[in-house]
Amino acid sequence: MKLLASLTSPYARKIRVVLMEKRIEVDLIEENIWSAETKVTLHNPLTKIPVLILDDGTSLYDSRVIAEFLDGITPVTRLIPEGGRERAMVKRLEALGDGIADAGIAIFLERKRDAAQQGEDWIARQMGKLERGIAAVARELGDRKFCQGENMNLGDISVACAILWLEFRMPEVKWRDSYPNLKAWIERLEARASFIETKPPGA
Ligand SMILES: N[C@@H](CCC(=O)N[C@@H](CS)C(=O)NCC(=O)O)C(=O)O
Repeated sequence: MKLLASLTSPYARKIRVVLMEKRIEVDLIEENIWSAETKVTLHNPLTKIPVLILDDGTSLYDSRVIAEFLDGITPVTRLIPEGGRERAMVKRLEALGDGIADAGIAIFLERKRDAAQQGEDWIARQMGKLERGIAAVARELGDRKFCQGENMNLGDISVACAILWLEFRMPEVKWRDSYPNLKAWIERLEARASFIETKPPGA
């Protein structure tokens, strides 16, 4: 299998962490989705990474679909519960993590436009989403080891990749200072090989 990814994308990092936690090997192919030469469109009409290309050429996207597929390939370190409410809560947390990343990236891209064209209301709207999202994660975590108890799951990975991306690209959002429980939790995750190996260059 091949993974089309960049080394900075929070969604691609989520998949790279999942691959390492589940000890699944793939060929990592770095893609710049903003380049006119990108091959991503051949595999994903939305021109977004990550994309997982299976051995028969079938491509899977987006990161939620890929994560679910990978979790089902091997029982090693199950990251999504089989069913019921427990499963829905993990998927909800994954969606929250992805949503925090979506809001952060929307702000990051908006700020790249000429100052006169930037929509301050739009930025404030996205900032509200990410701040409320982070607060919701901190509430859900409480004083537990991981967001939903004793074991790390896909929800923890998704949120961690999102807020570490924020720290890298928007260091003014000081979530470690605001939420000591998130700081303690992220330090547990950052000590894992899967997070050490997937740290974006320069982060
Ligand atoms: N919901 C998608 C989001 C993927 C995404 O937006 N990836 C970014 C890179 S961080 C991208 O490819 N953006 C290109 C674009 O929006 O045109 C997922 O979870 O895979």
